[in-house]
Amino acid sequence: MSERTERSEGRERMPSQHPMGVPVTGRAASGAPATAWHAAWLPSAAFRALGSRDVLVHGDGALVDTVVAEVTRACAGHGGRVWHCPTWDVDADLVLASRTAGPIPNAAAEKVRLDATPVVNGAGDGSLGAEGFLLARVDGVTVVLADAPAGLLYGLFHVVRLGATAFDGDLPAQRHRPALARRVLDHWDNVAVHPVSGQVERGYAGGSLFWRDGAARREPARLRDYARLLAACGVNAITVNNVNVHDTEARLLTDRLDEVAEVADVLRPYGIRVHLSVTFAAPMVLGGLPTADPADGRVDAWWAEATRRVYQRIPDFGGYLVKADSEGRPGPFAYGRDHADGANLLARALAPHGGVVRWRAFVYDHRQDWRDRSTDRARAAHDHFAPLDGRFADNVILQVKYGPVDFQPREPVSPVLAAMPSTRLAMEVQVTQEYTGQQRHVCHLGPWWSEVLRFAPWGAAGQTIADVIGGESGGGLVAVSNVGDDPYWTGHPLAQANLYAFGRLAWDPRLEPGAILDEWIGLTWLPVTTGDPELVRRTLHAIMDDSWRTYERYTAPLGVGFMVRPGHHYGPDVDGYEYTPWGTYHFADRDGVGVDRTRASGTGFTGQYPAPWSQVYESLRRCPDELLLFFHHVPYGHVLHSGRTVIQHIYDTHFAGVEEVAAMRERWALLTGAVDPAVHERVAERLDEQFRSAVEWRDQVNTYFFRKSGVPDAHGRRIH
Ligand code: GCV
Repeated sequence: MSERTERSEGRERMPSQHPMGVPVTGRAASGAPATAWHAAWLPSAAFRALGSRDVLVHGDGALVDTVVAEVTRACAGHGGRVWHCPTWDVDADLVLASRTAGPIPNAAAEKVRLDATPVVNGAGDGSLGAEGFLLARVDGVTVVLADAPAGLLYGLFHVVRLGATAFDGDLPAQRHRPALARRVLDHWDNVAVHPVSGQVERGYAGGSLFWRDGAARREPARLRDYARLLAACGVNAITVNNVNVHDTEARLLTDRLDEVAEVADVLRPYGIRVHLSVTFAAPMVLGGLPTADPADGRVDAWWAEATRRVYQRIPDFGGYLVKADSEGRPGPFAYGRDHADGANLLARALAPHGGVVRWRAFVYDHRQDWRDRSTDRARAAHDHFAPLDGRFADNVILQVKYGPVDFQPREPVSPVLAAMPSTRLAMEVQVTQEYTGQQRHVCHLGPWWSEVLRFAPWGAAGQTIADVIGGESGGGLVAVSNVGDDPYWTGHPLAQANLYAFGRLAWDPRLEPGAILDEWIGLTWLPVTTGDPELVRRTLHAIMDDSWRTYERYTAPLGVGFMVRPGHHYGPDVDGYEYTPWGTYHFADRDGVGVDRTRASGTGFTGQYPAPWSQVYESLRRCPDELLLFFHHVPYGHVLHSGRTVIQHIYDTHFAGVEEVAAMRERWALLTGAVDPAVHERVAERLDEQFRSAVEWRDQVNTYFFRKSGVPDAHGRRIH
């Protein structure tokens, strides 16, 4: 809170200049140094509608102080006034009030409070929950009510999103509650620079916000701004280190815990809880025990004591994240135990403190023999985990990647998400874009995640994936973060929209991705636009709306996946992984392409789905075109539902994808002079690289399949 902010603690501090009460603020902060980082979706101008009004905040607590500080800052910039808990009635335009803080000193807001019960009870449990809020507009007053301080913070940012419309006409009371209780960002940040994966594994936005060269960065101002951005889109937890926990990072759990606590202290005022990735071998690596066996009492005791110390230092600590028996990480298999034994060990330590263990289902054999056609990486998570359903403790959340393989631009939804009704499940997406252009390509992923969240594994009348992971007891939605110390937070300025979309979809998976993008554009761009704002909005939509499908078109076709350069995973390499121990992905020969995952003649993966999808995917006739090669091996002349042959589809989409990127570049050029030149230049430079890369993808993929199949392009275009 700034020194100009006064809480009317004594309740009698009367105004010096203002006849009504103590305006907490009133003057624009001048001469404040501009930060070295972009405001993203919280530029000062986004607060104009709110900040130019009279605002009353009613309630107490640390997060309410954050609300007061936010409103104070907004009003300082835009000429509004703020009251916090005055003892007299205030004639405000906006009231942000805790329902439990007694009568509100504003007649319209008090009426909303007294009338709120039926709307609130619509939830069935008679409350707005720990994070929900109620929004109404009555008699010219916009009212936000909450039962808990976090709800007030989310309500505040909702008003910011609405802009001027929050102060327009009347609005009957609406209840807003997050559909998913857990909305988590996992940072794959290393404390020490790793010789292979660097400071941030799969990081494409510069260094870590938390760590640099083995030490804590201790830059609270930037971290605080990060926390604001996250809270403003709905994220409520982060993990501060990589799931691949190396030796230095392992110590965050014990002797370097203070560094985690410092981060937690900065994020806490924005309702964000901190989690830690831990190594399953910690009792050996850190505790000097000869074993990490979950059945060994000494191991149990070690985890209990280490966890007790964590909570002593960070009372609202969220919990542990574990990658075990995966890509070389230690796990319970070493002791002949299964993953339920392993996860429950950590769960026992966390339970007395209210913490959870998020245990990743990303377990597969990365040392397979490519000649062995019975091993199917897609099957692995279900094979390992589905039989364990019902064995996990209540505070275990099984964290499942959205697809059965690995964050590809197109995969079917993981069958694990439909196979474990007695287990708390979280779904993991990858905002960092390892396989979707690494923040050098525009690839707006909101539509993809929305499609996955709306997927109904048991058929249209049944639950969706959002239902499976939703509610208070669901494991929620998790993303691998795309943020680093880049001045734009993300390597591609337009990739900010992916982070924003993740948070908004985690709050409400029914939101339309196009509407979310529109929100982001409105908050992030229009305030800094120097030209025609509608041109900017239209252009961003034209470039971004369909950009995920464009990316899909010029990369791997029909769901086949993984045609990337091994190791760094950027750019095309059709056979890059085909004959390696990591899995085999396309099986292309002169006659056809695709992986036979049917029960009838293939790996049987289709049998991991419930009906109707087990039948739909099994059937060559019914399988959706976009997943055909994920489930079936077909001749190049196979005719798709689209009416085209597979080989012609490959040629057409690769030519079309490149043309679409060319059109993106042309559209972006139209914004020269209409937006901040530095952003314009950065995006233009990235689009140049995207075009170069798309051409490379097109030429390699088309040439590869032309040479394999010998089938010429029906339109006679140049293939090398
Ligand atoms: C953190 C993929 C990535 C790895 C990552 C792994 C995971 O395999 O390439 O960098 O490791 O997923 O999700 O654990």
